[in-house]
Amino acid sequence: AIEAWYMDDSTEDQRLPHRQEPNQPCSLAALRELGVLYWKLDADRHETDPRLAAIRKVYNYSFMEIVNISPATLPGYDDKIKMFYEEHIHADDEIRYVLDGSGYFDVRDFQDRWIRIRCNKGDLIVLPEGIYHRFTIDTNNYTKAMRLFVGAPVWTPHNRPQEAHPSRAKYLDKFAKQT
Ligand code: KMT
Ligand code: NI
Repeated sequence: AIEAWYMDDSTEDQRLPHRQEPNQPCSLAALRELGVLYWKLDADRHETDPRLAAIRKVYNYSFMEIVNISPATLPGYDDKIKMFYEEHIHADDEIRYVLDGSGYFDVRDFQDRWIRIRCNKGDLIVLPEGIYHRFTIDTNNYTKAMRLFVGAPVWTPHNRPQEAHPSRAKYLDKFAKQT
């Protein structure tokens, strides 16, 4: 399973774990209530994996591309790392499958706390449309990920605040009203 925890408030290097003292874990059930989906797959078999194919079929993830995030392989690395870490939403789900390396997806809960989700090789994660989130590499400086999308991809981030954005309203309507 993936590991997640509530973050500390330190402004130190974004690539550090930023755990509280003592660690405050966040359960998979709590992530589920925020609308975050998760699967563990065999990344070495991603080209032929029937489980990945089934997920792509059920959720209509027709588009896929592979990104190599490291200082040597990603053009404009420093700017992109900063951009990924700006708190934002999208008008679509964000679907990422870590094929190699690792990284952190941070999501906001309904008390506006940051939850840090560690994604390792084999973790496929779906962040729902309208959730405030961000991404960072960790101190290994390497994430190879498959980016999936329903139809023609739109990666546009809408930086916070986006309280009037239809996708934000849709998200709150769908997930914030649970008990
Ligand atoms: C994003 O939207 O933040 C990215 O695609 C970069 C990270 S993919 C592991
Ligand atoms: Ni995003």
